[in-house]
Amino acid sequence: MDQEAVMARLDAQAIETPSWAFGNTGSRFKTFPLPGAARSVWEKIEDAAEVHRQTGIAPRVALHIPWDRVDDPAALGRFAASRGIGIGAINPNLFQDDDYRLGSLTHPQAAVRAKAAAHLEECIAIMKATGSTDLSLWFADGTNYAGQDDFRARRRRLRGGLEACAALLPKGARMLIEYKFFEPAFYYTDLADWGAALAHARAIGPQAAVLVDLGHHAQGVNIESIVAVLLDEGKLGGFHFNARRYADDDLIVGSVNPLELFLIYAELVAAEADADTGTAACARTVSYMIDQSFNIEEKIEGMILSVLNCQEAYAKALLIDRAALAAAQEAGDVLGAHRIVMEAFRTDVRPLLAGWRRRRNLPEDPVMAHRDGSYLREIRRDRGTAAAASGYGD
Ligand code: LRH
Ligand code: MN
Ligand code: MN
Repeated sequence: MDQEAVMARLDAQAIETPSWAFGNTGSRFKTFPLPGAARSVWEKIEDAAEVHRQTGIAPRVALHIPWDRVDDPAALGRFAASRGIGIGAINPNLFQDDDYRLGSLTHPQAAVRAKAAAHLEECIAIMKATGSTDLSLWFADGTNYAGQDDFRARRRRLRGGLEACAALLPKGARMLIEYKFFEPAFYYTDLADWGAALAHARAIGPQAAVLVDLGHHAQGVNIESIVAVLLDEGKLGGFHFNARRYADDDLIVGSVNPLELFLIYAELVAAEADADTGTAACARTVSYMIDQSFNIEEKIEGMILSVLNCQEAYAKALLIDRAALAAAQEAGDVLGAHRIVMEAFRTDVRPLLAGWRRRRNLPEDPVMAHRDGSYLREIRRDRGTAAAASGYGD
């Protein structure tokens, strides 16, 4: 791809930031309060807007309900627009209520399932009022002991709940089904892997697709190949980008394994050019979202760095010499093909990205521009240091 074509592709890149990364969050051991951290959904939206101002590629912020208190969703949507961003995915919370001890949509009792369904309906109303088009579903549902509940009965309850929810979605909106192999359940998880999510998404139809959170796999899993399979099935709906070393660490994307992030983008770039129109269309409608939690980091700077790491990985993936790679693959040139991919990974794209930012009138170094800018000074002065809440997301 020539330089101009790369620039045009970079123009179209968009990464959604999560509201929950801007407030004080911690581990179950301690939440350290950060001077200037957002105290409300309004301040989280303002911080997300700062990330977009500095990077130019973070035009939406995802909300988590009810971590984000949204009394007047339409007003919130207007507020976001006035700050230059939109509302992205709406994330229901079906895991922090006492009633959900045994599950939400999978719960053995109909009353609890109905309560979960009502929360989903409330979230869909927020989507309608804010113009959001993605309902992002993660279920903590699972069991801790053999015999505790019936696998297939739970699966059918989940299917019924998902179908009812899909029927309420506004036209053109999607439900993204996220999987995670363990935690908080430690014996069985109702949506443990991409296969379980894909089966539900296929049964529900065009309104449902699978969401891949990079922190939700066992050690060593080849995530880029999962991405390829889901693209081939036309069912990759979106990402939750983050990085991990041990479990669901929610660290800055690209900070632990930049090669993995690049190889994931390489699959997406390849799929966008696929002759199969279903695969290409799927690749073009993927929602790129960040799902991270900062314990000790500066929150806005951490998010700017995350967005930039995605941009860098994407730019490198665009540089892969596809024709040469296809020829090497066909010739069975194992190391030649590998070398072509690694050449792109090793290219220093920082000058290219600085040039892209100059053209867009963006700061050449967004991290330093944020550090030295008035926004950070003002929020530190005006917001002070909020008393840290006890738990994640509060
Ligand atoms: C679960 C998860 C899911 C939640 C978020 C806060 O581990 O990835 O996406 O909504 O964390
Ligand atoms: Mn997630
Ligand atoms: Mn997670």
